[in-house]
Amino acid sequence: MFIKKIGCVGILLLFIACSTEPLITVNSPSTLQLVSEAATKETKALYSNLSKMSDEQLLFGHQNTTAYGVKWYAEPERSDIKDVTGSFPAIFGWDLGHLGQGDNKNLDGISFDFIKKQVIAAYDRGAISTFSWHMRDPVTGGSSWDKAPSVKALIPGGSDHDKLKTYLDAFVEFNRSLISTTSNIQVPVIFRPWHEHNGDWFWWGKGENLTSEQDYISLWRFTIDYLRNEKGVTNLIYAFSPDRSRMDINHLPDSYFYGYPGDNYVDIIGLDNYWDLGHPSNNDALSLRKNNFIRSLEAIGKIAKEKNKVAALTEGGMEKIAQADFWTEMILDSMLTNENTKRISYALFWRNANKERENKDHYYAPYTGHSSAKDFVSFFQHPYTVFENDLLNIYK
Ligand code: BMA
Repeated sequence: MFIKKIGCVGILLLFIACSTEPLITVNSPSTLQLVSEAATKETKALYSNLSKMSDEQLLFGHQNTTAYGVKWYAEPERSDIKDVTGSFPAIFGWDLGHLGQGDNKNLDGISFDFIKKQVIAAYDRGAISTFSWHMRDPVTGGSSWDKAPSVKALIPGGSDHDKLKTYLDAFVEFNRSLISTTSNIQVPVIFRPWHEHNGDWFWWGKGENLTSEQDYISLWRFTIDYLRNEKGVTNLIYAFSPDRSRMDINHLPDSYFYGYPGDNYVDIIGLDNYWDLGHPSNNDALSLRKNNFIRSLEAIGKIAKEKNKVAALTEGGMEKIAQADFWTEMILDSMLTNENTKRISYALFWRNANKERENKDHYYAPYTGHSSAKDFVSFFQHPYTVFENDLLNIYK
C-alpha cells in the first residue's frame, strides 16, 4: 500500500516494498462502513487504507499547496513542502468558497479549474484530496463569516431551502468533473463541510443569534442525504470537524459531540486545532499547550476506535511557526504518545499565503530558509510520517 523510507526499517517493510500486491483488499473482513454504502471501490479502499495505516503512520497534508507559497505564486508543480522535502504532501486541501455563483475563482483567488486539475493530477500520482467550504451565506449574500441566523431558513422547511440546493447542485456538478485522466475513474475526495460549527465565527456556527444545535444537525444531515440519496454521489468520505478552542479539555470526549449528526452521517472524526499549537489568544505555557494538544488527539483517537471510524487532525497549525522544533517536538512527539494519539490518520496544515500578494505573514508550513525547515526535514524523514512520495496503492 505504501513504501516508507525502506533503508531504515526492517525486513517486513522491505517485503512490502518489494511486493506489488496491496496490503489491504477492499473486501477484506472489516466492519468499516462508509456513510455512502454505494461508495465506489476506490473510495472504500481509500477509507479502509487510511484506517489500516493510521496506527503506524501519519499522512501529512497542506492547504492550497500547489497554488502558491510564501515567496512564489502560480508556478506549476511547485509547493513549499516540495521545496523543503522534495515531495508533495500526501493530502492536498482545497476550499470551495464562492463556488456556484458564477465565480470562476474561490475565495482565495484560486480558479476552480486549477483546483479540478490539481485534484485529478494528485489522484493520478496516488495522492489524496480534501475539500472544505467557506460557503457564502446563500440568504444574505455575505461571506462565511457573516453572523446571520441563516441556517434556519436553509434547512428543510425553511424559506430559502432551495437556495441551499442551488449551492449543493453546483458542488455536484464540480464534483462530477473530477475524473482521472489515466483511468476514467471518479476521484475519491474527503469532503469536510460546515467545519468549526462549535465556534461562533461562521454563519453555521453556534450561538443564540446564529444556529441552534438541532438546526446544525439538520443542515448536516440534509447535505449528506441530498448528495448521497438525491444526487447519487459515491466518491465522498465525510469529515466532521469541530474546533478545539470551543471544547472543554476537561470534558472530552463529551464536549466534542456538540452538533454531532450521528454515526451514520460521519466517516472521519476530525478536529481543527490551532488553539493548542500556538494561537495568539492562548497564553498557556508551551508544556501545557502540548499536554492539551495530546489530550485532544487522544479524545478523537478514542472516539474513532469506539466507532470504528478514522480520526484526523482535519485542520491546524501554528501561524508563522515560531518554534524551531515544532514539527518533531510538538506534532510528531504528540502523535506518538500512545495508542490513541497514534490512531490519527492525517494532519492537514493550513495555507502558506503569498507574502507579496496578501501582504501578511499567514503561513502554517515551512518554506525554504524558514527557521523550522530543518526540523521539518527530520519530520519528513521519520518513518512515521507519510508524504506523496511514500504512497502506493492507497486506492486499491
Ligand atoms: C482562513 C484564512 C483566510 C482564508 C480562509 C479560506 O483561515 O486563511 O485568509 O480566506 O481561511 O482559505
